[in-house]
Amino acid sequence: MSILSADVLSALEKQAIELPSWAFGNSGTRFKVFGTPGTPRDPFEKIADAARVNELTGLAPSVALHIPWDLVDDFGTLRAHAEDLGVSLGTVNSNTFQDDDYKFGALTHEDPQVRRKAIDHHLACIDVMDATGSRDLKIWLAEGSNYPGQADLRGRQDRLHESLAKIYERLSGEQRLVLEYKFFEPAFYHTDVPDWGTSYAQVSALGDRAMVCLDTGHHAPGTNIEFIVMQLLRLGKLGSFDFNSRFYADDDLIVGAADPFQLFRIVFEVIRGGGLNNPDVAFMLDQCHNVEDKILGQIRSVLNVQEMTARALLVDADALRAAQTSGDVLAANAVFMDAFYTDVRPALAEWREGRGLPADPMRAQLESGYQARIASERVGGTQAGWGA
Ligand code: PSV
Ligand code: MN
Repeated sequence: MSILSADVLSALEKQAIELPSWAFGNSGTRFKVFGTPGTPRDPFEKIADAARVNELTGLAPSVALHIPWDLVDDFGTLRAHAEDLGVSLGTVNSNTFQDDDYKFGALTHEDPQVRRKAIDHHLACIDVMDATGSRDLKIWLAEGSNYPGQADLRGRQDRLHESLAKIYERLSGEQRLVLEYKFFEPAFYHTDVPDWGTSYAQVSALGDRAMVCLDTGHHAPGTNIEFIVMQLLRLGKLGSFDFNSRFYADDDLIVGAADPFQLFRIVFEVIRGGGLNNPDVAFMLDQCHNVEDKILGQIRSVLNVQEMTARALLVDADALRAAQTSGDVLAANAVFMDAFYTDVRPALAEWREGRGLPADPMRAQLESGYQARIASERVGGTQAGWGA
């Protein structure tokens, strides 16, 4: 008998995690970007690698795009290519952080012409969404200042609202806008959307189809991220996650690698707040694989999310509530920790096999020869990298 009940398995069956196209390109730090044989040279090859992750795990049915990194002549063709490989095109990420005009801001810039250019970029992203069938436009802004007095904080916040409203107006049907926050980098004194409260205030002023995106790497050390998850779910404004791990800053490491217990606590609050397998709450990865194999890195990541979801689903909610209401601190904590310490890996392997998936997707990828094949096929051209 599996330690995972039918209810737990049916919740896991529905789990879907969106992969970032840029995870398959080369990446690194400001010190060095390492190239890897077989790295995709265009968005079509990135989608093929993402589809490989889905084929082996059954967990990753969609791929997020970043514009302009993933610009192609015809998004209808890219969409058909993805669908042929069993995946769909997901969130479209805008990019206003790699153009000289945006040195002092984009949507918040003092100059109306620069603001117009940044708004137009977002409108072009929505055109892409129309062609790809994507639902979400994800906005992360690299805007802020480095020195006290450099910028009019209040004026920038007002301009941000005006710019976002123009973008929001252009959404149609089911389309949504998700606004990501980050407390530092590339600006270091202030960031225009530094925290969930600012994102919440800005999206609330737009309307129902504007939500907050929570990137797990975008918080100061020691931040209780699961509390923010709880609050945003409670307010009906948690639109999406960018999952990754951090040791120091915005490290973009494999989710669950640095602090598996934190991931468990986050997923527990997602479940508690009704966010699991809820279409309003998109589970995405936002990661880069600087030194490890990219496809394996993505497989490891989605499996980590699945494992922590299974463990969080094992929390005995009735026993937990009973201990909480009777004030039994240690019993409540024990219920929580019992679930966290349960090794669900053998049960998940067995369940995977029963669904026609490899018991060990990491090993299946390693033994499949896929990596050697793409390394020999993908010669010439320019390897994609973070930023292209
Ligand atoms: C910014 O650090 C960020 O988290 C945003 O989501 C960007 O679009 C992404 O990283 C690019 O890697
Ligand atoms: Mn992110």
